[in-house]
Amino acid sequence: MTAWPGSNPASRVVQCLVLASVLTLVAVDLGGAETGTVRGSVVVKGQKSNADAVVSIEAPGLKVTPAPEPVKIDQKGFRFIPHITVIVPGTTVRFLNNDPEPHNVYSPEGRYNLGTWPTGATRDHTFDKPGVYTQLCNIHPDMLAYVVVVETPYFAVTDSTGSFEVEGVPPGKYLVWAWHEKKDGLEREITVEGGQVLDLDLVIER
Ligand SMILES: [Cu+2]
Repeated sequence: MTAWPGSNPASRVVQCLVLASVLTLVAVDLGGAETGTVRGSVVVKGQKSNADAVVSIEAPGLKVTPAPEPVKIDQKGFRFIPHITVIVPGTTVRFLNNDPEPHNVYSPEGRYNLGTWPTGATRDHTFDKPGVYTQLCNIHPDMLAYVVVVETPYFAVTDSTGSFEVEGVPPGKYLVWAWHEKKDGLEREITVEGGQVLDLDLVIER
């Protein structure tokens, strides 16, 4: 074993301890940076607004956990609020009538009709399968909302500027799916790296 010049065994022990604690700090930092962030913007061609597009980051076998409490959609001012709701399979949506008139909810794709309920009352519906489900009211034809069911915990809805951000994505290969109610959508393969931010410019053309 080579002796370090000018050092005695006692100071070497101290140096080793200092090195060990530095390594521990590095390990903790890496642990916190295991996941990546996917962010960017969506442009929906031919639309005035890039808001309310859904971006989901998907891969086979991702574990999804339904929200423990129902996700709420308000029926207020003769609108559904929010207009777009993204959930995972098994999640229950609760519709709350906050208007002075009765409301109904039915969905052609979901093949359900929840009936009609008065001011202050609610109706629940649980979504078991992935898909896009139009929400309509048979009393007020202008009312329209979408429930989008995705098999991934990594999703976002674009804000008024078309921007989105999804944090906590484990490293790996994914398919990004971007959808807008007036367009068919877009798919793109991405690779997420731990501790990195992946910036995406997505254009939904069709
Ligand atoms: Cu209604």
